[in-house]
Amino acid sequence: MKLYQFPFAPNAAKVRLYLAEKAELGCEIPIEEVLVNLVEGEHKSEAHLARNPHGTVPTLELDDGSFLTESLAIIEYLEVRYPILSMWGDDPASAAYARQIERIADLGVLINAAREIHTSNSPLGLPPNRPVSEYHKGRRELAVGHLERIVSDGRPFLAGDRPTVGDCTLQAILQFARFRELDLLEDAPNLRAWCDRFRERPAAKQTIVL
Ligand SMILES: N[C@@H](CCC(=O)N[C@@H](CS)C(=O)NCC(=O)O)C(=O)O
Repeated sequence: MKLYQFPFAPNAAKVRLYLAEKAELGCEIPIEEVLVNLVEGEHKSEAHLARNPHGTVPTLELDDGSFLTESLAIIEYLEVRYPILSMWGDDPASAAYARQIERIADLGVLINAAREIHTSNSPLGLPPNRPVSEYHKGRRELAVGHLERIVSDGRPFLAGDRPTVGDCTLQAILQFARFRELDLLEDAPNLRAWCDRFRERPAAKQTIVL
């Protein structure tokens, strides 16, 4: 398998962190990483559009030559193919809870923060749009506040006592925000403590570049 990726791109970073955490647990998934440089526009090249008509990363090329183009679908595929040491949870209730946390991190924080950044300080040169940026800032602040309240019970990871996919999702968008010099955790001391602890983990040290 090949993972087409760009380290700062949050959806790609989420999959790379997932792979590194899974390997840390003892499940090494054989995947070759291929860089697609978004800042240089390589994601809109003919070669990449042939893999993924949306021209986005991550894109996973499977062994049969087909492609998956959504980060969560890529993780789902890998979790089903490599079911040992689940990155969701071992029983239905904890897996569903971890999924809920991931959806808050993705739909609430990642997507809104990415839109906020791309309409204010886009590394891809997209045009600023202040009202749209403010709208997404408000939405991501709500989601960050929600997660901040959740981790204020002292749990080590977002979904409890073990790392799950949501930890990877939130770390991925925090890195992208740092890349654009935006602090998403200004009013979230508990999440900041979680973030600092998570970044000390071997998987994060290998994967997070900023
Ligand atoms: N829903 C997709 C979103 C993929 C996506 O938007 N990726 C961004 C980088 S994080 C990208 O490639 N953006 C370039 C573009 O949209 O032109 C996923 O979860 O994989």
